Amino acid sequence: MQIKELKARGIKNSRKEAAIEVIINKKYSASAPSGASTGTHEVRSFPKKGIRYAIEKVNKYNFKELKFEKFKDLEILDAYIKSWGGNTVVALQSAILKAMAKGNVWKFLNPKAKVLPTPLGNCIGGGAHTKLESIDIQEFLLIPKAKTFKEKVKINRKVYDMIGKQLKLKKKTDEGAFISNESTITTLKFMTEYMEQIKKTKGWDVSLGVDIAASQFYKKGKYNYRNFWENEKRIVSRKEQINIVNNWIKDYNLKYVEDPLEEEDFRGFAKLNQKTLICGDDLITTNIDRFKKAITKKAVNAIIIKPNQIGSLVKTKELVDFARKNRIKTIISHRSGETMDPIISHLAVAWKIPYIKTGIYGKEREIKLQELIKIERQIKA
Ligand code: 2PG
Ligand code: MG
Repeated sequence: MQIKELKARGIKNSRKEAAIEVIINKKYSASAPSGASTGTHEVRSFPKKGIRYAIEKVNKYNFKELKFEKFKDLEILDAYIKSWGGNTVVALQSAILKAMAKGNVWKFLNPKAKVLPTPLGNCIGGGAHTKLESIDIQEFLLIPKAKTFKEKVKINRKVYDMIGKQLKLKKKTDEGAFISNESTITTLKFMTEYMEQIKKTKGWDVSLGVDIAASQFYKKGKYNYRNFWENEKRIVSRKEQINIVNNWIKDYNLKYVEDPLEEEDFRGFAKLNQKTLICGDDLITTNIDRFKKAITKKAVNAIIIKPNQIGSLVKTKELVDFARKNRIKTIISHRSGETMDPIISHLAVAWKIPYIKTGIYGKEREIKLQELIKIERQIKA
């Protein structure tokens, strides 16, 4: 594939923050998202000198001398993660990959791919994704069962709309989930009962998951809940938090629990009930060294995959392969500040990733779901 022209420019993400877009041969464009509840060990999105500086560097670089034929060829750009920032490298590699694939990335990477991921849909949210004082838990996630991806998306959207209506919720978090002023316990109880009810009335099989994003309310060695139950604040120790989460898994039938403890507590993670999916996001930050540590300590049985946390599609792929070897479930994920780029949908299919967390509502989320519906159609044909 020949790069005749490569142009980088600034765009805005869904949170109206500055983001980078790369366009190749006037045809293939890609961009990178940004997080709000970022893990301490993520690579920098942009260099200290800022996004403008990164864009200038890319636009001055001579890409014509590089050869790109296969996925592994993207590795040469990993050398620039530090100097240009992780988001710059991810946007560059994504655009080049799209150009190599002539737009159909999943097929280029894995023409034999057959399986679609299950969408984890953020229904009610809080934490760092709201400017208002709201629920401490960042995401209450719907995990639907159905024969096709399209049906799963439909179920998630219907349940989301029904819950919004029933609780009279209108305001939305950064990633399109409803904002509620109820307490954590009230919401957990409501959601569990609601899932039981829709199973009876509609026949829909939807499980409940949560992203606790616990680092966000961990201060001075304690977990600080603003509204644990009926407007009661609660400050709990590490030991108590471990007990609380294990009880929640049992009492509310949680099938998926992301970042239940702060981002350095590998040993605490190992004390959680691993019959359910215990997932590391801020804990691991798509970083292979932290992942190896998590495996050694038996901390997780699931891992969030976010390319811009590590700043490279190549390194992301290595991690996905390593997870499969170690029988750790993977969940590829959007960021709260998203763009219209649906490349994670293609990577999910090509790399046989069983789950995709990409929201339910909002054009930056829906484009990724729609892309997967399109891929499902292509696979069936
Ligand atoms: C998360 C993500 C996405 P952010 O914590 O999993 O939902 O949030 O992009 O703000 O890190
Ligand atoms: Mg998370």
